[in-house]
Amino acid sequence: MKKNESRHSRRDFIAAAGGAGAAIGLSQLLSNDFELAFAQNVIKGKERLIVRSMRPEDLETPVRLLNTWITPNDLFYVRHHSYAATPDEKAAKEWSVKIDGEVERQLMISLDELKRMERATVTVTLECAGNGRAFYDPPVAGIQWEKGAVGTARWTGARLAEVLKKAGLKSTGKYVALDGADKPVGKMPDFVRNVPIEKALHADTILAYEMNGEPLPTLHGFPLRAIVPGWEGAYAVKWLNHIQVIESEYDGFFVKTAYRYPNKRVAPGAAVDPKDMVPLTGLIVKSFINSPLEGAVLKTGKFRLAGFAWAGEATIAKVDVSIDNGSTWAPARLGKERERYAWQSFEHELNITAPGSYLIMSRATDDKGNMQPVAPQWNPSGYLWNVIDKVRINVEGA
Ligand SMILES: Nc1nc2c(c(=O)[nH]1)N[C@H]1C(S)=C(S)[C@@H](COP(=O)(O)O)O[C@H]1N2
Ligand SMILES: [Mo]
Repeated sequence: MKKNESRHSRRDFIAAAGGAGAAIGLSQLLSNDFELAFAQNVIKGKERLIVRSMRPEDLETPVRLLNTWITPNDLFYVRHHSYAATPDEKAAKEWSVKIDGEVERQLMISLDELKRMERATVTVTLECAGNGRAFYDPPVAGIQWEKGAVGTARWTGARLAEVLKKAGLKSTGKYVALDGADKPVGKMPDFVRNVPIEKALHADTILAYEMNGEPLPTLHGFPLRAIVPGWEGAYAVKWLNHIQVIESEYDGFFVKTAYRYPNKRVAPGAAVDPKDMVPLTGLIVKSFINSPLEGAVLKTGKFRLAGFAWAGEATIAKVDVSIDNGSTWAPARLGKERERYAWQSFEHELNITAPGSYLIMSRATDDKGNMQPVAPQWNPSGYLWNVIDKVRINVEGA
């Protein structure tokens, strides 16, 4: 948030609170301003993001800033469960990744060695599985992400398959467990994720040391992280320093309990038997509108509706938009920038002639025929929110 915006909202709030409520309102605002100042001091370079948690750092990108095909590093959302590792340049020079388990040779590969291997760049939309959790009803515990725990970057690194080849993958290796140098909070288990061997060996799965042409920023996993294109964000393990090839699914909280989803529809709020929960993998079809913004006041006439749509490993086939509560839909034009795992921009020229309040919607469909649903599929951890996006605007007479 910019300074003047915070002052603005404070003034508005005091005006709105008025009378007896003002004292309480003011003290709440002072504490917000304090938090804002704190955030601006501590989370360097990320001042424009919404702080969902200060420590660990969980930062969301406001939708109004998600308006470029490539998300700049300082606007990219941040999510981790643990205390970020903060290796300096010297530590990065000495950084190495241990590769063990179901391999012929246990290896320590240095960052320099990884950089000497063939460079691979993939443009990938990374999205936290919990993006949109705030919209589930009944509410679900966890970080209350709204729309902005998502972003797109060009990631450059070495192919995981090539690294595994150096170590000599055994036929018994079925999963690749990824662990980073971050430290668990209190009694929380270590953050370890595992990638099934087929995906691990895919030429687009990389160990990235660059993000948008720069060394990975600290909060994004400096000096090394995994990128597992098209899969939910938790596979992209940051501060990576240990790769273990294993015979069966990793036995740890972040594989066996977290990041699981019911394999059938469940009633909102219902408990789900753990045996009916399966690991999340690919992201599912989704879109959001970044222009106009929620609450915008516009004049009758023509204006541009725009946004982004993505579908994990699948491709966006079309995006439709509606201004009449979904009664009729018009196809939006898809942008020219297309990369297999990256979101796709869309735009449409609207012409609203009658003043009033409008709910404008976007609905993406992927190349497998999956379409964003009208109603959410509630699940116990609030993952994979992908309901048709809606933005309320007011159109005034010219
Ligand atoms: N080491 C480590 N890597 C991690 C996490 C973590 O807690 N520890 N969080 C994951 C989750 S849940 C997400 S959504 C992505 C977020 O990546 P970003 O912070 O670069 O946006 O990182 C993943 N990598
Ligand atoms: Mo995540």
